Amino acid sequence: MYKDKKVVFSGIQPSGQLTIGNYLGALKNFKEFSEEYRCYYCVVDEHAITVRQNPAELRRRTYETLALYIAAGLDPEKNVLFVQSHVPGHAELGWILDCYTMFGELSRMTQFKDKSRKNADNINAGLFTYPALMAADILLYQTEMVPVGHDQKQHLELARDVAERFNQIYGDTFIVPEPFINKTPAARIMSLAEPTKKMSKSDENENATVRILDERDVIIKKFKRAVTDSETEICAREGKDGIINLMSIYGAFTGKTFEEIEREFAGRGYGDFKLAVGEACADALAPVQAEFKRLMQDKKYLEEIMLKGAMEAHHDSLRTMSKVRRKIGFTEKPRF
Ligand code: AQP
Repeated sequence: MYKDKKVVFSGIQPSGQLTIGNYLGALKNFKEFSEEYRCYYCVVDEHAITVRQNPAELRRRTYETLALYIAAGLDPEKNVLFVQSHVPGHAELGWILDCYTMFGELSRMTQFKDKSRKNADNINAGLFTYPALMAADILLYQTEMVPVGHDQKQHLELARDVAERFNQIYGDTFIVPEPFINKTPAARIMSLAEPTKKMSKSDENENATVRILDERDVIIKKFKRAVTDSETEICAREGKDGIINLMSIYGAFTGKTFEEIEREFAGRGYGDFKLAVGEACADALAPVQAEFKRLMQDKKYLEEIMLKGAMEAHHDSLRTMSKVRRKIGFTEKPRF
C-alpha cells in the first residue's frame, strides 16, 4: 500500500524488440491502472541477462522499452517508470527470496524448461532462479496486482507462495499479490509461424513475430505469411489454432468479438482476412510508433524519466527492505 493507493507492478524484459504479444498481453493494459493505483512499471534488464545479450543492444533496448512504455500511453507523471538495475532493492531482495524458494518449485517452471532447451549452452543459475527475482520485483513494493500475459501465471503463483511462506515464518511482511490476466484471448498471442507456441520477442524466426515497431508493409506481409490450415472457413473451431490466433489479434485491435468476426468474414477467404488483420494491427500501432520515434530523439528526456523513476522506486522500496532485513535478523545497515 502506498499512502492511500493500492499498488500495481509489472515489467518487460529488454531482451528483444517488443512484439504485439507483449503489447496486447501486457503493455496496452498498463495504463488502465494509472489513475486508481500507485503503478510501478519497470524495464527488467536484470532478468534479460539470464539469456546472453549483446551489451550495446541491451543498452539501446532498455531506452527503447522505456520509450515504448511512454508511447503506449503511460504518463511518467502518473506512473513510476524505471529500470530494474537502477534500484538496488531488486537484486538485494532477490537474493533473500532465493533462500525462501525451493529447488523443486523452480524445477517445475515451464519457462525454465523452455529456455533451457533454447539456450542449452547457457543454463545458468540466474535462468533457474528468475522467478525468485520476479517475486522480489513484485513484493518489494507491496504490490496488490500484477498485470501480465498468461505465460507469467505460473511465476505469479510462485511469487504468492514465497510471500505466504515468508509471512508464515516471520509474520505479516508482504502483501500477497494477485495476477491480473486479461480475460480476452489477447492474454496469449501465439507465434504466426507455429500457432501452438507463444509469440516471443526472442524468437529467431522473424516471420513468427510481429514487432510493435515493424513498418506497415512488414506487418501486412507477416500476416499474409501467417500459418493457418487447409480449410477456408474463418471460425474458432478446435484445431484451427492459426485462425483462432488471427481472430484474437484482430479482436484485440478492433474490439470485435469472435462472433462478430465470424459474421464479418463469412464466405470470404483467408487472404481477405489476413489483410484485414494486418491493416487493423498497423493502424492501431501507427500512433505508438510515431510517438516512439519522437521520444527516441530525446535521450536526455528519457534519462530524466529514468532518474525520477529510480529515485521514487528506490525511496518506496526502502520500507519493505528494512522490514525484511529486521525480520530475518540482519543488523541495521550503517549509513555511509
Ligand atoms: N505471446 C504473448 N501473449 C501475451 N502476452 C505476452 N507476454 C509475452 N509474450 C506474450 C507478456 O509480456 C510481458 C513481458 O514479458 P517479458 O518480457 O517479461 O518476458 P516473456 O513473458 O518471456 O516475453 P517474451 O516476449 O517471450 O520474451 P523473451 O522472448 O525474452 O522470453 C509479460 O507480462 C508477458 O506475460
